[in-house]
Amino acid sequence: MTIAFITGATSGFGRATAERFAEAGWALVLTGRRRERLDELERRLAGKCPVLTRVLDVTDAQAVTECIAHLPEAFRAVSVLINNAGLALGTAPAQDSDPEQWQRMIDTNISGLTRVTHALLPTLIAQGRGSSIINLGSIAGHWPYPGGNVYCGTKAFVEQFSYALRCDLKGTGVRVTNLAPGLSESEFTLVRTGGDRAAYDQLYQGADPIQPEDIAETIFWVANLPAHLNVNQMEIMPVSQAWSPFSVHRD
Ligand code: NDP
Ligand code: 8X3
Repeated sequence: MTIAFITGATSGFGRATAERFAEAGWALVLTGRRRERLDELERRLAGKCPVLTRVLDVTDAQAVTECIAHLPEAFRAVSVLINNAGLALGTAPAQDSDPEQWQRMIDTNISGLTRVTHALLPTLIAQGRGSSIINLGSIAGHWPYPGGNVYCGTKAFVEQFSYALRCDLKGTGVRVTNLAPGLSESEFTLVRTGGDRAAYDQLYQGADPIQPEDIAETIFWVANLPAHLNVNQMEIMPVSQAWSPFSVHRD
């Protein structure tokens, strides 16, 4: 039985990915901080595949270790890790930003992701050929933008960590992918703006953004490629999104 472990399964990409893998009958370990959402997901997916839900805050190092160490036998042989839990907080210039928000992004997007990875590496290596780590990077890790500061930095970390992991895992059969989506409609923007619905509407209106199901389909494709193939990096934007010219400040 193939088992996938998804962080941040309670919303957006993570939830859609759980649904996509459930359609194909994979066994799923679904994690996130919101118990009620996990319960709802479990109720919906339980008829399609084996599901285990665990409340897990990836910033809690001890909880990560214990969750993975105490997976029940039927869910222990994880062969796909989807490191999806993450967030952006704030859009202010660095000089006006809240350092507590910076720390939360670093704790979640970097420390959380690396801890979950470290805890599951022995399992993934034991599964060997065909197993995968799929990390949610972002276009923000490739292209800077005003107000992106630490969020951009965390996603650049995810990309380079993914590549360096590949070097270390060469010969184990474990694959690593940095998946870097662009403008995508999810609760991400509500989290980033502290629940500003007008900002959410303005960002996505008329842009035909990426939907969580699009990313779920991509993740499913990456995880199911023949075992001799590794997608190192994949950047996806909606057709409506492209680059801007460099900006120049003039006195
Ligand atoms: P959502 O806000 O919809 O989902 C984020 C998920 O992360 C939620 O399930 C949330 O669950 C979980 N999460 C946040 N903090 C923690 C934590 N400390 N511990 C465990 N889980 C946590 O956003 P998206 O689905 O859009 O984002 C998913 C990933 O994709 C993120 O890494 C994001 O940076 C990245 N991304 C998003 C893009 C976008 O435009 N939307 C584009 C490119 C990348 P809970 O609150 O229940 O813990
Ligand atoms: C999310 C995409 O451009 O809002 O990672 O930073 S962006």
